[in-house]
Amino acid sequence: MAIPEALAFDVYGTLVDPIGIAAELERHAGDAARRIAETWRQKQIEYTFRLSMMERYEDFEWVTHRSLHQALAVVGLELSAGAVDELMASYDRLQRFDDVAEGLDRLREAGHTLAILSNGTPRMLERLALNAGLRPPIEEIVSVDEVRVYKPSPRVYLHAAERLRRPPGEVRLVSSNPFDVVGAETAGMRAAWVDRSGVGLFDTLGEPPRMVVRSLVELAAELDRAAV
Ligand code: LAC
Repeated sequence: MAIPEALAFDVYGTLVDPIGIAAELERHAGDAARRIAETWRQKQIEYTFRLSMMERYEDFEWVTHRSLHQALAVVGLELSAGAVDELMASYDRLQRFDDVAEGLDRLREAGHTLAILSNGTPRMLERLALNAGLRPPIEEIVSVDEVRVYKPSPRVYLHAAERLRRPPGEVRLVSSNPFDVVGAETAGMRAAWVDRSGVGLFDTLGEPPRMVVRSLVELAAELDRAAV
């Protein structure tokens, strides 16, 4: 049996697939859909980093809206306000990855405390959790909106530990995003990297964490093994 841990899950890219929105984009953009989805995600993350550098905060809904407009501009596509609203609404219905339901159930059964720790606003995360069937087994939702700064500011991770009523060293961030993993470890948390592409390409700002898995089912097995 595993030693019960507090696990804080990243959402976009880890529990749900933001690039999956390409299916929705195809209706508007045909072949350019995937490029728009990827640019949308890249710009969204870039904007969070830049806002934090400028010590300015605009919430993730604002960031997601602005980055969608930029991604559309890159391919020279103009959409009606209605179509943009529909795409934004689709962001609350992103599909979970295939391993997520089983993985979370196993982790819950093993006695771990499960929380979300995300850049998303509380409103976005509540809707997404409901639509993707994440809650339960996830009990707590922690949004960066509570501290008005984005990942990987240490303030985010320290706040999450406080919300989970544990010292940072007793919380493990689970994320597919290397910048998030490195940020959490820098703030004193443990981490697990979910290598969703499966090719082992981390980044070079920090070492990969000791725990690297390809799915949440594998994570449950790893935590069981770690306890032996
Ligand atoms: C999140 C982004 C970073 O969910 O994926 O916080």
